[in-house]
Amino acid sequence: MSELRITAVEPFILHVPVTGNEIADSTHRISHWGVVGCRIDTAEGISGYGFTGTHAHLSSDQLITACISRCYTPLLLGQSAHDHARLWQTLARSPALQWVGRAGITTLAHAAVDVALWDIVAKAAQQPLWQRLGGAVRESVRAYNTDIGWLSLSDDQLLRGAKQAVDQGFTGIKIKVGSAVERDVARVRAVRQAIGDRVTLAVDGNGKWDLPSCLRFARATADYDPLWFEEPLWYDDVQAHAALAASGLVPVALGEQLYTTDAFAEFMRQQAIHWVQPDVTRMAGITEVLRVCDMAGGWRLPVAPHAGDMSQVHLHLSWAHPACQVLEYIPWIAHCFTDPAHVKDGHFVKPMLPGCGTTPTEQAWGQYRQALS
Ligand code: 0YR
Ligand code: MG
Repeated sequence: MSELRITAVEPFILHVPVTGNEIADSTHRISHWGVVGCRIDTAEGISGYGFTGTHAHLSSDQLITACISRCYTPLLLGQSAHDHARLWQTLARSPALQWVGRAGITTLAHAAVDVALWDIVAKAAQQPLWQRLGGAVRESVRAYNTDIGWLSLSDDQLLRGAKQAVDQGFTGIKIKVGSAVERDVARVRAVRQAIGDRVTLAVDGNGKWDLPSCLRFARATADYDPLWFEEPLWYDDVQAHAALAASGLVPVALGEQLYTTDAFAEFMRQQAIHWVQPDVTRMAGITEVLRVCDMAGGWRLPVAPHAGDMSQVHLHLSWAHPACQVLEYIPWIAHCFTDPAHVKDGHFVKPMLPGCGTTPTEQAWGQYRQALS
């Protein structure tokens, strides 16, 4: 077996435009998706790529790449990528960072490194990640379309997009809420009428409302059968989520803003979560998200990974992990990769190239790259 000695870590920042130049949810308005991470080279000539997902603010993106180059790279050079689980622990417990950054930018940077290491070992084994994880456990991975549901779309645009997605074969969509309760109830009603009752319809509040608003909204939309109410409340407020979950009005989904297994564990213990939505780009990579998927399986909770990676990596997890039920589709960055996530007839096509699906094309590398300082 080759050693896969790490010889270099090369950080990168790509800023890729979103659909229609700008989108908004209840808390963010963005024009680009940030693909921020690193290439890790080995003595054998195999390189791995990993990245986190950001809202493309260069100032903070540069903090992530600085964290990779200044804090993590010295811990990686000369090590073997085969030891990725040990290296995960080394990075998570690094003396320089544990005290100042157990979550946040450090975790996003760690995510990029962890994914790049998995990419290397999967490429060295000449296997797509799902195979490396033990093989496909399902016949298909159902996609749901988020890109038709932005809060910045007019009611007309929203209905047109929803119908178009269904015509294209999507069996699930998600729309953003978190503006005014009445307006959002009306949009949910109109979308449900437009798509019929065979398509799953999820709603996503991106953490905007308080508990009374959420309860009012959930009561008013119960008849339209939402698959889940995502990030209804402030991300860290376990008690309020538990109260909404206990109301029995709507299944609660969350996780895209959680950094650690412990955070998920607390939501599960308090019965504050029905749909588990970890993200390899916010948690410390594949290594940590696998723990959450396993834990969700233990609680008999379904996983619907959040698409911070725009489903380049989660696609592999979704094929290989029994707890994964459905996967988010947002197409913004797919064209940037040699093995783009692709949906056909409402289902993701199984990726077949070795690795994690994180290798950028030369064109994307040239076109979207930003300065590191
Ligand atoms: C835009 N998906 C989400 C985007 C999206 C956010 O702010 O980052 O809406 O990640 O909530 O479920
Ligand atoms: Mg969301």
